Amino acid sequence: MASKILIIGACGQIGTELTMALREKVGNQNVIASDIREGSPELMASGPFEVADATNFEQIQDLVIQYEIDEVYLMAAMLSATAEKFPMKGWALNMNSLFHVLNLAKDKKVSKVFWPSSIAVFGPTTPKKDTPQTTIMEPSTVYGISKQAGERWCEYYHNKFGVDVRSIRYPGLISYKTLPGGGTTDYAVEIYHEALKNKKYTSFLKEDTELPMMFMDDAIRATISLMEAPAENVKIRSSYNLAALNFTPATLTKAIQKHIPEFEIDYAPDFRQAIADSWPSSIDDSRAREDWGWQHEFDIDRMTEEMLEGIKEVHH
Ligand code: AKB
Repeated sequence: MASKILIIGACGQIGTELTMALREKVGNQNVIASDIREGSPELMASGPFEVADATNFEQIQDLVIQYEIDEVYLMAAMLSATAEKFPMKGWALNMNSLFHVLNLAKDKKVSKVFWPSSIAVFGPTTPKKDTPQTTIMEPSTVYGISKQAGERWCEYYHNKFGVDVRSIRYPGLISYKTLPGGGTTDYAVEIYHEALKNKKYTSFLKEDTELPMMFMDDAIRATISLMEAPAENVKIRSSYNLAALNFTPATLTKAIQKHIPEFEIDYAPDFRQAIADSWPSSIDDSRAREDWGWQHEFDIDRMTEEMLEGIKEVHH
């Protein structure tokens, strides 16, 4: 019998594409999507959907029991920029939802958990270039603190209770199907929409702010392949560094101008600049490559083609 999967936060930027990819792989009825609100028509129509609040233990447990869930992907989170505005709400959502899922796994109600971490676990004292897997981590944002604490708890639940929890430190993720919400790397998605719509974009990060980024297809492939890896290959139970591209707003602008020569950018950095400045500019992901064979496929030009075509198809 196929594993039954529950995705919490299925209507978000990653959740939407992850749900569709897993439904394609293991069958629509085996992937239960849940979120606090309804999602895209495609997601809603393609398989089971349940409204549930990730911070409500009873609701999550009821879904796990009702659908006899084996694996949980916890994708609900408050991202970096929003969590700076609502620190206590961000902390509560990011931590409580994780404890609920880890405790269900500890009590053997589910057998495997995926939980996303982020490059936000690093901070201003971390080496910025080729940031190693194991290094100084003094995050300076609420979101980063919650992700770093979450990583410690994942490793703790694995060591202490044998919980099979797996995690990736995602870089900024770029996709056209569902918009990101409340992140610092969101400029790299907005820029494509504005390039097509208005041929103009005002970036909230400076032109030379280099950040690690990845096209969503690569991120989904990485996630599924980490979850499919034999348990003994998953040697890191806090969270894996994962990398594909690093670019600045200026470099991304040049890539877009190859397709839309009249596209113009200007810069009005806001509070998100300080967040970006505290994060790495590139990541050493050799452990993911060694342990479970990670390889990225999309470079900046291929991603740009896909983004421009995809946005035209889906949104115009
Ligand atoms: C954010 O910008 O907050 C997220 C992330 C890098 O985790 N996209």
